[in-house]
Amino acid sequence: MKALIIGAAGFVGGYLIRELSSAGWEVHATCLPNEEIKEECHIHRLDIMKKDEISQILGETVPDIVYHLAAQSSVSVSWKRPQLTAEINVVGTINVLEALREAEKKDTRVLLIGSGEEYGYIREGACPLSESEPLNPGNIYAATKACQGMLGEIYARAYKMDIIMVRAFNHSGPRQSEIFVISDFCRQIAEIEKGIREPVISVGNLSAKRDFTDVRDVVRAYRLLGEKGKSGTVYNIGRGKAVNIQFILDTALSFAKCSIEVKQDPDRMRASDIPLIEPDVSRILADTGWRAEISMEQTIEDTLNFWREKLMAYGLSLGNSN
Ligand code: A2R
Repeated sequence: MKALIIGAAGFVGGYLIRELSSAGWEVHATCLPNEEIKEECHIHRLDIMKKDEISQILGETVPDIVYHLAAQSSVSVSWKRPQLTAEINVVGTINVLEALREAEKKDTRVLLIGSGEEYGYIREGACPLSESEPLNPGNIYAATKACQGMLGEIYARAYKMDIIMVRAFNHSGPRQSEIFVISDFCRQIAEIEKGIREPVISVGNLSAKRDFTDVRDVVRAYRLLGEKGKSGTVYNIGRGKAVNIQFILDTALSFAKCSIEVKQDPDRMRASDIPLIEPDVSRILADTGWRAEISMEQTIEDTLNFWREKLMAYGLSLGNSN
């Protein structure tokens, strides 16, 4: 199998390169001119706002599967830069789909990576959320991803293209940005252990329940959907078992090497936090046999160890430069 991963320099891209390479696939991956891909694969430079560049890379690589990960993926940036978010996530996706349509390779499979955020303000009692649940996005990022999914369905139907739409719920693991909760808690603990932060961990709403999957399980789902998913179908990807943020905090603290006080920070509380978000993942299980395998404890411990090593390396490099 030959894959082209568009937007592979981000958090998920590196894991997907490794997952596909270790399954024996030939992997081509793109990043923006100013980005870097560290994993071993064929690297191409691409800005998805330039459709001709997409066409050129498709012509050079002739992939069996295209994974479209390129996005403006931050909810907070989407409020500050709505036009940019819509350009990259909507117009950029149209560029990818148009380049594929024009290439007239109808057997090229495309996975459009969307988000559980698309469900947005869910009605009471709607969980577990099945793929047929109406979308009610609550922020600009989510609206652009819902639009991406709708475009995928339209192109699949109108042009008989082989397109799969994915709604990935929260995923986490080593190397994730600290704007996400597991990484945030683990970074704070690693800093406290290193003595560069007072022994107080700052937290937000601990009662909200969310569904977390290890990024290594998520990319395995992407591979399996590439191999076995049904064309024109939307798939939720998640554990299917939400936990409250308190559980994440307690688990992270259980791995800490020193005692830490917990402090609720009003700035971290969101006015409209939805109490429970949990997907129904029976469709992906039925079609591919995939289910999450890595425990949350493992994800949290690995993420904490990542931050410990990163701070250690940072300390060493500071030491070297002095
Ligand atoms: O924004 P940057 O500089 O971090 O670059 C991101 C890149 N990207 C683009 N690539 C090509 N052409 C563009 N015009 C363009 N604009 C942004 O896409 C970044 O390297 C990559 C997306 O990676 P992350 O932001 O780290 O997302 P992650 O966590 O890997 O998620 C993958 C997909 C995204 O579509 C998410 O919205 C979805 O999964 O949940």
